[in-house]
Amino acid sequence: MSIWERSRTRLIALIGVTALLTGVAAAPAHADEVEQVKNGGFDGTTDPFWSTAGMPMTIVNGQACVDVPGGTTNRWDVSIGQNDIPLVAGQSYRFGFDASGDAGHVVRAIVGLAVDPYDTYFEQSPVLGGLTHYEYTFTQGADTAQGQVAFQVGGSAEPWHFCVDNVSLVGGVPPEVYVPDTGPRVRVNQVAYVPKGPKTATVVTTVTTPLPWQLRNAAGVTVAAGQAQPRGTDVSSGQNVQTIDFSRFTTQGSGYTITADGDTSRPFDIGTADYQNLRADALKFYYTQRSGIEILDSLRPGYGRAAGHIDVAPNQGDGAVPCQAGVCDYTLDVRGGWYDAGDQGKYVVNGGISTWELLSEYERSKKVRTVNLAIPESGNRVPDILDEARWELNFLLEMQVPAGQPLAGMVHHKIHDQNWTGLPLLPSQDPQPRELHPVSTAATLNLAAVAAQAARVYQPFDAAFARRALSAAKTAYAAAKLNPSRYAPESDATGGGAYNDSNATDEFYWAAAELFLTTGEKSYEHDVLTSPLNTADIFGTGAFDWASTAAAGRLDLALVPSHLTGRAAVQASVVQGAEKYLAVQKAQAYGIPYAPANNMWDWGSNSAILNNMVVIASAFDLTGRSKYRDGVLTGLDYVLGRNALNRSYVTGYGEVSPQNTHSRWYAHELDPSLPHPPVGTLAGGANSSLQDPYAASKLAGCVAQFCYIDDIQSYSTNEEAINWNSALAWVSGFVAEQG
Ligand code: 9MR
Ligand code: 9MR
Repeated sequence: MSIWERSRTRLIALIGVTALLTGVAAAPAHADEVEQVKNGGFDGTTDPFWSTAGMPMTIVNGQACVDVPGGTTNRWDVSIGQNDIPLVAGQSYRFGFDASGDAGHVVRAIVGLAVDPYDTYFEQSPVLGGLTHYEYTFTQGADTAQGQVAFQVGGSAEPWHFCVDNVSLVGGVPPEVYVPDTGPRVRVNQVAYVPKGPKTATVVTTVTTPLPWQLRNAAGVTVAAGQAQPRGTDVSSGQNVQTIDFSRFTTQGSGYTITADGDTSRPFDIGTADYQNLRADALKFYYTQRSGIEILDSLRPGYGRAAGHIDVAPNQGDGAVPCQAGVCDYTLDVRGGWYDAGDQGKYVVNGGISTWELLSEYERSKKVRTVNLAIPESGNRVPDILDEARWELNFLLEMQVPAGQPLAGMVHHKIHDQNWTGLPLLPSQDPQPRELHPVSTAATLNLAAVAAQAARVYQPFDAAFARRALSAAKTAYAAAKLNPSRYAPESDATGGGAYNDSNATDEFYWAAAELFLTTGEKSYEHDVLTSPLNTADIFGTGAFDWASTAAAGRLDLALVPSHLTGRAAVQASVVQGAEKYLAVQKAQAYGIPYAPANNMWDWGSNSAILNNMVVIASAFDLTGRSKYRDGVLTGLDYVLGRNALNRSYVTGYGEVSPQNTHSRWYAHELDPSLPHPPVGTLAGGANSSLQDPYAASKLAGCVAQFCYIDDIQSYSTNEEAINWNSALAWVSGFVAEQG
């Protein structure tokens, strides 16, 4: 069939549907549908398509076919495409083609930029077999006259055969309306409620008078019943809702459900066993994020992989990494550490807050020391959580400028690829040159804070390491004082994230706090007490994150024993912060301790929610008052399913959980031979700003909680990251101990 005929059939079908739905004549928008691809049917010639060197196209049965060579690394190493396609931002396109290939092979079909930096605007990677028609609709994010359509077929060890036909990119089509499948309208924590804890659910309804509800056990017997509380329209979801409180029911078991308004919730447990597992899984996440070491399949079945970035081709390796041009003239051995997220960069400020949170989990309750993380160091008499954190600490120490060099003692902000890599990409297959980026005050103070904390935590296990860490921390702190305003710029975001921050007063406060807590020295106490952040109300929308670290200092000053002048006031401020988050939580029908201004949820909102719960939990540790413990438990319900999308945000936990987090190596969605993310991985979560093209095209107009999609392409809503799992680990560790 020619393109023209196919488009026309489709056009008629669409008009038909629209007419059916609206009962009126079709909107004229369809009349503007324009085919952007030339000769997509390969009529007698393959022009103006191109193919990469050594892979000529031949026309077989009217299709363009190629013998794909084996032994290439990346999908884009061998491809077919067409350039000079104009693309218009905001315009919706339908991308279609017929393709066949040797069974199990994958084509990465993209619409992108034909010139450097080769942005990918839209991509899909179907698994091939017999000739099949593929069709997708997306909304274009950027204007360009140099667009391309391409079929990337590289990355296979063996050669294979690929054919494509009827390539079409039609502009001006009506955007596809994405409707998430949200299942039953009664929303619960799909994992478990703690027996003696609060138990609340939310029901989405049009009814405004109190609805009756029933709690049933696994046998279907009603074990509790009551009346829901109407809550009106919930801001974070835009839904009319009622809340159900079944806290008084405390019998442990599994397979419970709640019924209200004719709908029955997904099943859940009452018990704490799941939280023992969640605590371990949230921490096990870090081993599989490790750089510079082979991941043993015996320790993580299904997740074994070669060591990444250890100077074995095609990696350029992290063994002797130079600076970006003009930044320094030495190289550093920065092997090891954790990959930040779904990318393979390593960033000191994010590594810093993540490591602090793991060490903080250990400092708050030493019970975590017996949790087995199945890592190579397990059984070495050091708690596994400390062995894991040390993998990152070693890296953070490596990022410090050596003595004798300009800016000695300062810390490089980050090390990552020169250019962005595509997906999927195993760490060991990354061909990009790695570069050290300039030092920053924030990175330097992250090392000062975390190495100072490490000095007291590791003292009983390895006194030499503790001394080394403390010395590095003191050197870093002194260097930061000499260079108090070297800020990482927002513009430095090619090949890696910027992690930009133009205010280091919070990092100064945090580092002084940790140095004081470890050494007791007056000079650090003086810096703590003279920092405006020692008394400021720092418990805002989100308590802390990689950019705002004052609360890390404040919490430790409140909780780690010391003779700090005014310590009682510091402790009281943490309790006041917790009160703020409890008030926010109470005002919301989904029990979320997070309500950003203008309902604009942040990138990584799940971690903001969890970190606010760290403040609430700290108030529990300080006061022993159960309302704070209850606040944490209710907050966790949101993360595990009591939400507008009726889903858990932790892989493997709950009836519906993320499968396709943005990761270059858990890229099952793009390459079926790769795994899904491991259990216990937290997805970033709803992000109102839709900062990736996929989310922008699927979720336009979403209300806060709805701004999330479980697709590997949505890095701004569905990435995984070391600083997000640390929040999950901390909170699940707290909950695991509330049995
Ligand atoms: O994969 C990258 C992800 O880890 C980052 O969080 C994100 C923002 O910095 O960027 C992703 O990379 C994309 C890049 O920004 C633009 N080109 C496409 C990249 C992969 O989707
Ligand atoms: O978590 C970061 C978020 O706060 C920022 O808004 C966002 C854009 O700069 O970057 C996030 O961090 C990403 C980093 O830039 C690159 N690695 C993946 C991180 C998580 O998405």
